[in-house]
Amino acid sequence: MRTDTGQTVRLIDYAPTLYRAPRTMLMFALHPTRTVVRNATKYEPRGSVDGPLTLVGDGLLLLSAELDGKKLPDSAYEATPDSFVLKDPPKRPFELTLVTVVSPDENTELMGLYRSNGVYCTQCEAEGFRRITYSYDRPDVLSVYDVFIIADGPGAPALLSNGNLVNKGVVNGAPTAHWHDPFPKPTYLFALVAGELGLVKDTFTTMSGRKVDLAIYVEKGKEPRATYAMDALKRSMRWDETRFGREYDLDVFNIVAVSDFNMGAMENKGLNVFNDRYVLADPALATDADYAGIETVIAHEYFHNWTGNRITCRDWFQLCLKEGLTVFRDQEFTSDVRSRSVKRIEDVRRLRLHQFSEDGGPLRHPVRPSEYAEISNLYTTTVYEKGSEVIRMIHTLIGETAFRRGMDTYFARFDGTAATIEDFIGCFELPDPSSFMRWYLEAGTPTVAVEETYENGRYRLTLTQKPFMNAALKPIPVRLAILGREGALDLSRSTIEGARLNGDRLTLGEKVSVTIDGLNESPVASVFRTFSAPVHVERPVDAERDFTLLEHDDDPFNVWDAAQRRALAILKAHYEGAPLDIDRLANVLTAFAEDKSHEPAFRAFLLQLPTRHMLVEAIGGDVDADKVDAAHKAMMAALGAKMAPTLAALHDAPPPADNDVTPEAAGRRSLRNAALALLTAGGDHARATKQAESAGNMTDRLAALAALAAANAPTTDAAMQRFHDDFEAEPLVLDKYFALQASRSDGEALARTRGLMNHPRFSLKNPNRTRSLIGAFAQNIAAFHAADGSGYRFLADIALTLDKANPQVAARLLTLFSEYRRFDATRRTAALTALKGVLDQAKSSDVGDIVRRLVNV
Ligand code: B3K
Ligand code: ZN
Repeated sequence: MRTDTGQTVRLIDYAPTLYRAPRTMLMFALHPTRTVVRNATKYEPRGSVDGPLTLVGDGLLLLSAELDGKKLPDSAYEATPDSFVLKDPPKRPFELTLVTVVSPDENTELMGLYRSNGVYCTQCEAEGFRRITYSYDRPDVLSVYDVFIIADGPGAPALLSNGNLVNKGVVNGAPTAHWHDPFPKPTYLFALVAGELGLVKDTFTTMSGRKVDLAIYVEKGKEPRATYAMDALKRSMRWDETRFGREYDLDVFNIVAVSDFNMGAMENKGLNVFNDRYVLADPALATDADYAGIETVIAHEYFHNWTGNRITCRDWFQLCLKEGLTVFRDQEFTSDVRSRSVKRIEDVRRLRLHQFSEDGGPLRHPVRPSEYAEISNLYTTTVYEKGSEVIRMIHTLIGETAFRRGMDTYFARFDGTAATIEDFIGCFELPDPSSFMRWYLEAGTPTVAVEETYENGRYRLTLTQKPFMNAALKPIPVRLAILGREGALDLSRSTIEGARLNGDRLTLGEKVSVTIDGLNESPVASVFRTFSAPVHVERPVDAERDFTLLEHDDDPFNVWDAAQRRALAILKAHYEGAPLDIDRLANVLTAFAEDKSHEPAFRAFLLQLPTRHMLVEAIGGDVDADKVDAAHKAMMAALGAKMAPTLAALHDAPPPADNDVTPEAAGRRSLRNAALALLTAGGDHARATKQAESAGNMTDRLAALAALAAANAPTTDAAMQRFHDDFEAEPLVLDKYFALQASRSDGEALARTRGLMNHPRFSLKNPNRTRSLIGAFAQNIAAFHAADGSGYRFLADIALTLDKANPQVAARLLTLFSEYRRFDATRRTAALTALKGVLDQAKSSDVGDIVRRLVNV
């Protein structure tokens, strides 16, 4: 286990290594507790260097060391579990062979080589390779790999690594395989998988006519559940060709699904390893959201082949170079193959919920930070989602054609290298690259104040940028329409000061004003259409204006946003003691809900209230979690009762076929289920009770259960029990059960969560189980933020237990504390006490880093 070294890594300290490592030959003699790893790497001095070769390890045991085939005398090197130093290397290319031994079965961190359900697998990003063998283990050292695998006994296991298969054989009765990856890659993209697995096979013919063998490996017996993932893979491969001109480059592409995995998936060259929840699907077991998640993650990891693998990162500060860009690419894929406007709403909702709160809280950091204490904690929504928004702004600023040209330049210029953000930005024809770079360099979400005046036929819109704290002004792309009663006004008729208009777009610096004369009545501005920049918009609360936008705006995102803004204002007023004033909003929502000219998924989004977390953010400080919960429940109930006839009609509409998982069917189900949630909250428990009993697909079944649970319907317990009994043997469905139970807001969530930790199939060792139960609990506002501090203490205790076994998961759970300062003094103090307790006892750098930041600031 990595202990907390407290060392800060700084971007300004970046220096290339003294030696290159152009070739690596690895041999694995697999064994559950004694896997022997022979690592023969060719090193060569970068220039006329004269210095030791310093390699890193993590908990390694060295068995032998050879230089160019000759055993090294003990005096020639120094080996500890954490480093290997060759004191006086030759001044020419040489081969260093190091043999180490590791124990996959004892690897509970799930970094390096470990076993999941008996299958050997690896996770190396960011610094897991050093838990396998000594190496530079940094992304700017690229090597061509040959990997030899010897199975741990007879049988017919899959033996997989990166690249193309050279040959298979048998040595002393044990199957072997030799893989060669011709593309130089950093250690973090290395992968090995070995074990008894089932598979589905397919082929893909690339745009230049090369045939690629595709395979997805899963637990035996679950092969039929991998067909959707295979289909998503082929569609991703085709899309990258048509939209970005990127072709796949090896003879094979393999995906392996494992049950124990710290995150979603990993883009190892030619051998993606996935958390099985992003591969396995069946309509009886997976929801529409699960299907969409599989499609996204399959696409994301595949797209990394070019943005991440062919061009990788020079150092981990540049993580967003591959992650932000690849998220942008997967979002574009989904927008092209599903509904662009629905996807945008989904993504912005997630961004505001998670990234905006990160960016405004104690864990904030720039998209490209300049220092970090623990790299594993940098895989954040800021690097990923804000990183993607920054790319999207480039796209907005220069347009699709110039964007594609810039991407082509990037691929041509940096293929086969480890690049930086500056390298990337230099490929685009941006008007002012250095001010654009501020989006990467400074943390915090800018605010744009929007003011509108109307007097004597003259309308003026003023946008003013207010940087976050001491940050500098950034170029902010604003998509704009000014809406009159008859539709959008012609902006070329307006006088614009402070920017130039380009189509529907202008770039805001400090201030922009748009003036239109000769009007008969005041128009209203639709600003930041399609959410054209990741900013907070500060605009006077004005119900009239929001309702006008709801009626007249033709940008679906802004329509949804106006509805959310209204709902949030009502929720907040109610939280502060005002009566619930929902009538007008309910009428508008009813009209949308009934309007078949809008797609069902969009109408469903309109029927979903802002979450409790959004209300917490909107209140800002001294929040009372119980009142938040009560306000939310009350508004759901009021809308459900008021809109009941419309909602009932929507829910009565014939559902799509259970096995239809197309986006259209998913949209129809989401509308029916959004209606059901409100109806149930409004007191109609019968529908959800019946649907929970009879639904033939997981989406409807789960939606019914969630609706019952949220409404604290008396039938909830029985319905939950039946669900549990029906699916107890399906771990991924059991996760949904755990999450639902931990999310209930009936005052029993903590006791129930504690109880479920004793469930025979729960284990803190499995990240999916832990995230489902404990993660869901920590997002349950009333329970986690209980005034007596019991929720905080519970999470702190679990984090300390996990600190020893799996620090990455522990640290990730602790980030759920990040909003504690928004709550009232009693809660804040209780949270701080719990966090300080963790800080005192934490061993890992992962947990230490997060807690230090949460406690300080
Ligand atoms: N690159 C991996 C994430 C690795 C996380 C390491 N702690 C998956 C992805 O973003 O595609
Ligand atoms: Zn990624």
